[in-house]
Amino acid sequence: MSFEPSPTRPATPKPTLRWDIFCHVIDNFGDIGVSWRLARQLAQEHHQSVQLWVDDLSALTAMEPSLTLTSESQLIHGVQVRYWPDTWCQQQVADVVVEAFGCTLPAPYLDLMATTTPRVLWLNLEYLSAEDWVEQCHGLTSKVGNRFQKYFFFPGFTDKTGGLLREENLIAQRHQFQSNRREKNAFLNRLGLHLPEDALCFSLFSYENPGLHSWLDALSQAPKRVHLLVPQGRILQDLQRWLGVDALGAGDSAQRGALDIHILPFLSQDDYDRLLWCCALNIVRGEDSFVRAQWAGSPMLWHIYPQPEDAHQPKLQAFLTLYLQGLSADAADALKHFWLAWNTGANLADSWARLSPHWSAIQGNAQRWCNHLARQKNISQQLVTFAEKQIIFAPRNLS
Ligand code: TRH
Repeated sequence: MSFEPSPTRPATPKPTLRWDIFCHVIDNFGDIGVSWRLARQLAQEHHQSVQLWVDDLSALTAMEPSLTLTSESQLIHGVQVRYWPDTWCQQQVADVVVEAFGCTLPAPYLDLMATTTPRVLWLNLEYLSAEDWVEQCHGLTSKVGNRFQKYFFFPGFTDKTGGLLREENLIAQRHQFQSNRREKNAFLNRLGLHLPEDALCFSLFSYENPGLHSWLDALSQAPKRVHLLVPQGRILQDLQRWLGVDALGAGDSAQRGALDIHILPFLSQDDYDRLLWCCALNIVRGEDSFVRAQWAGSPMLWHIYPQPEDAHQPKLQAFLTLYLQGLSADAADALKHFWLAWNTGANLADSWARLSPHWSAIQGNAQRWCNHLARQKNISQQLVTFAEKQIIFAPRNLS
């Protein structure tokens, strides 16, 4: 099985496919962040008819303020956003069903799928990993009982994987934003930030970190002023402790030595991108913000989602192996040290200090890495190509 484009294409316009994307919100914002981004791209860039079923709309409201929490069905950015209720009573299935991160489809939906012809194309969108095995597993199928076959779609960093989520014009949009000082200032002003033209900004969106205080100490004692921009999230308690304050909320700011801390509201996904584009260093986490920082093309640190028994460590190492390839041994070692120290909650003073002689090499590497990834096919392109090949160009029994 291959996710490659079909060699034969009919001259007639392609019919629009109907997609159902199912998202079960486990915790945090990653599951819905990825599902929402994919749904929007399928609808807006590929003109597909997309329904996104979400069992917790509040998680989506945080990143899409135009959403109405109490509405069970609403059209936003071309996507029909539907509340996924406990009791399923819909009588229709789509042409393609995407099960995000192995969330289980409603049993009545499966029953309907079983009696539908032509067969529904069933895809499981997996978590992102840079590990080697991903290339082997991408596109594999599994028989589900006697009735179905499902395809496993693995995002990844190489041509033999499903790629990454990237809007078609994202990099051009970023360049346009970064080269337009007025637009950038207007954006920062809209967030309540009135910073000097040459302000050095870092963004911080990470999980709790017991070593954070050592990094904040280092920043506060540095020769150059840093503005640390922090959207509301799990790191606030560590910041509160370091600042010695009882509470922090959006709009608050505090200064300690050379460090200015600004707490921001949780932004829409598009504004979060703009924030990353304003910063010289982005500290990100999970899956989707991790990818967005790569598209920002600036130095980054990934706080990987911690799993029991350090199961996340091979994932972190696998990414570092790819990401550090373009750096000298010394620069790679310094950056790796900082990432590992952050991810183990160690003291960050030394590893932060070690980065400074390599900073311009690290910047160059971030840009090269971004350009390299941007040459690959993105997830939504690959999914649409595959679905069209299966359903329109070579319709066949998918059972
Ligand atoms: O929220 P996360 O920690 O999600 C995690 C991971 O996905 C992890 O792999 C998964 O297993 C776990 O959830 C359940 O981090 P992530 O993936 O970066 O998702 C955050 C989303 O929030 C992303 O789409 C970016 C978005 N975002 C905004 O829209 N506005 C903001 O202000 C910020 C900070 C983030």
